[in-house]
Amino acid sequence: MDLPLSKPGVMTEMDQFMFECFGFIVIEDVLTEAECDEALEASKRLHASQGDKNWLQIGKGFEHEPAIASLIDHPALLPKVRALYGDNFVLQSAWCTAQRAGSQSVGWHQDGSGAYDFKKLAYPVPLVQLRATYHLTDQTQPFMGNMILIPGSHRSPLDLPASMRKEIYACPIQQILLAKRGSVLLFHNGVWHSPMPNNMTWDRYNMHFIYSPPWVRRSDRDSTDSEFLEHTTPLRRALMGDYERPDVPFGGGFPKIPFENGNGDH
Ligand SMILES: O=C(O)CCC(=O)C(=O)O
Repeated sequence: MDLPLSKPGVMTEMDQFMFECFGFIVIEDVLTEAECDEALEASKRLHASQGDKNWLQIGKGFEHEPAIASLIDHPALLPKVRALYGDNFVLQSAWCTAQRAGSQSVGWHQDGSGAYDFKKLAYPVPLVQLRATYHLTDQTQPFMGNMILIPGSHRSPLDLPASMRKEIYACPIQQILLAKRGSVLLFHNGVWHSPMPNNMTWDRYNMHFIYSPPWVRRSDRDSTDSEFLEHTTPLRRALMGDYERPDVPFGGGFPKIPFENGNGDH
C-alpha cells in the first residue's frame, strides 16, 4: 500500500484530505543526516543507564537536550500542527522510545487516557493528541521496529479485537510504515498502532512529540523545568503551557503563542 506522503512545511489541501482519510501522513526529508545524528546521540544519552528493557520511553528529554528541544517547533511540522488545531495548543508530552536490538513489544492500541477512553467523548473520536514521530534510525524495511498502523481506524467506533492486539499481523488492512531516517509520521490519537519487532542488531529510536488542546494535562511532566523555561525561546516557552493560573486553558485571557508570522490563518 502506498504511503500518504507529504512535504515539510505548509499543510496542503491534499495533506488535509489524506489525514482525514488515513488518520496520518508521512513527511519525508525533515531532518538531515547530521540533525538525525545529533538527535540520536541525545536519545542514546537519555536512555543510557535506564537498563535494557525491550521497549522503553523517556519523557521531557528536551529539558536537557538541545537537539531534542529544537524539534518542538520544527518548521517542517509546526504549520501542519497549526492547520489541524489553530493557534492554541501545547506540547502535552515528548517521549523518546527505544526498541532494543533483537526485541519485540507488539501491543496494538489507540493513544489517549487509560482512565477515560477518548472514544467516550464523541464519534468520531476527536483529535486530542496529535503525535509527530521522528524516525531517528532507518526503518525502510520491515522488522526494524517500524510503526504499524491501521489506516482509517480513527473513524472506527469498534475496537480492534482484543485477541489480535499482541499479533504482528493483526488486521488485513494494516500498513507497515517503511520510514526513512529523518522522516516524520504525523498521526491522530484514534489510529490503532503498534511498534513492529526490531530484528536488527542495533536499537531503534523514535522521538515523539504530542500536541494537544491547552486544557489537556501534560503527561511527561507535572510542570516544566524552570531552567529550561528561563533559557528557551518565547515560542517554545509558550508551547509548554505552564500557565500562572491553572484555569487559563479553560477560560479567557489565554496568552497568545508568539508564532513568528503572527496568529490567525496562514
Ligand atoms: O515508538 C514506538 O515504539 C511506538 C510508541 C507508541 O506506539 C506509543 O507510545 O503510543
